[in-house]
Amino acid sequence: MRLHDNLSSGNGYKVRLLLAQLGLPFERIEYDIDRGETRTEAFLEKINANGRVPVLETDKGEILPESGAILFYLAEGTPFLPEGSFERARVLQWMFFDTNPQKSQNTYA
Ligand SMILES: N[C@@H](CCC(=O)N[C@@H](CS)C(=O)NCC(=O)O)C(=O)O
Repeated sequence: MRLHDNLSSGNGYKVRLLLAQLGLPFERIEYDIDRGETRTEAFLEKINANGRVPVLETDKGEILPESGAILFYLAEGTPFLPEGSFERARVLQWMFFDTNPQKSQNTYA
């Protein structure tokens, strides 16, 4: 498994954290986003047409962009993603909440 990544990326960090929690070995490929390394023709064509990291590349060569989708994929079958439909929706609730730029206002307090 490979993670196309940038060390300063919070979205990449979320994925690295779960990979570490699950003890999954992976190869990390670093892109300098300040130098536009995720905007090259090759990256856009082969890795992510949206020009962003993180992107997970499975051992089968499947390519999965979007940190939330990667977390959901990796968590399947582990305690990080419960089985009940409501509990799974609760996980998604916090994953979507995480993408909200206003989250520091503590909406759920
Ligand atoms: N919704 C995406 C956002 C990914 C994203 O914004 N990645 C940034 C780093 S945190 C990036 O690759 N920026 C490079 C660019 O836009 O050229 C996710 O959750 O993975």
